[in-house]
Amino acid sequence: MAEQSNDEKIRLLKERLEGCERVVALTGAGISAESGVPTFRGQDGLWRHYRATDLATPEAFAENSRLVWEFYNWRREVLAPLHPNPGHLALAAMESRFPHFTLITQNIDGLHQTAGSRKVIELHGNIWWVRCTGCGELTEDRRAPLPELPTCEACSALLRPHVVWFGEMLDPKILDQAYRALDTCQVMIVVGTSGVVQPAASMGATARRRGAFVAEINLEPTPYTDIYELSILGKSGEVLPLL
Ligand code: BV8
Ligand code: ZN
Repeated sequence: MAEQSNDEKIRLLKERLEGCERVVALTGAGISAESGVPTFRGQDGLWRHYRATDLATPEAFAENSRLVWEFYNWRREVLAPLHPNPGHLALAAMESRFPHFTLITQNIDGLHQTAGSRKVIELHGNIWWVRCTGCGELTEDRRAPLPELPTCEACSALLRPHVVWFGEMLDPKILDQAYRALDTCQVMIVVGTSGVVQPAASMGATARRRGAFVAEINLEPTPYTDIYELSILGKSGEVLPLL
């Protein structure tokens, strides 16, 4: 079949969403790009001469927690003045449009919540929360930056960003919530993710296998594009509001 136009694909997706009860959206760094947040694999994915993937690891933190905190404080300072974009707002509006709408995000910027999304499954944690490496105490702290090497009020051990690093397990309770939504959804929209980082990357394929209609909205094709029903190449901040 000749390649359908984006308008055609958007119309198709809208038709699929009409009367739908159970919808899942999975987002990645691409949905925050139009808010000014650097993506991982874009040009600005570099931080000084490090790659994010070299710093977002428990090994890097054990070896040089000052450098890893410098990286997260830099991201806090970049993120603090930024706002949700029309893509975040469109997903927040979709939450009240469907009886069961679940938003699963890989992002740690908290912009979905700022946009008004109430039910957000954060697979990889949230940069605005810190966790004690000693007693595990979890606190929200929105300072950008945090003071040098922050320590726990309760036990004075070193605090770490409450995010999932590469090589770390995701919270099983959070994963279970996500897979339960994938099991039963009728339509899934995968937005702004390069489909590289597991287990998030294969969630669209999981939903597809369970019978869901899966559509991708991204600037470029991804390793999973060919198995989805629809792939809309465009900016999430422009395409999502059209839905
Ligand atoms: C785990 C928090 C079990 C930290 C993040 C070898 C082979 C395969 C897998 C592995 C392997 N070795 C290790 C693994 C597992 C590893 C993994 O997948 N590695 C990858 C790199 C190969 N996964 C893990 O370690 C996970 N844990 O598996 O536990 C285990 C345990 C031990 C050993 C093995 C397994 C933990 C992964 C979580 C890592 N933490 N974030 C922080 O943020 O600082 S992941 C981080 O990177 C983000 O959260 C995000 O998830 C990911 C970046 O991906 P994207 O969101 O997709 O962003 P990206 O920039 O890549 O793409 C953006 C896309 O948007 C692009 O396609 C672009 O075209 C598009 N776009 C841009 N602008 C727009 C747009 N689209 C639309 N509109 C626009 N305007
Ligand atoms: Zn503590």
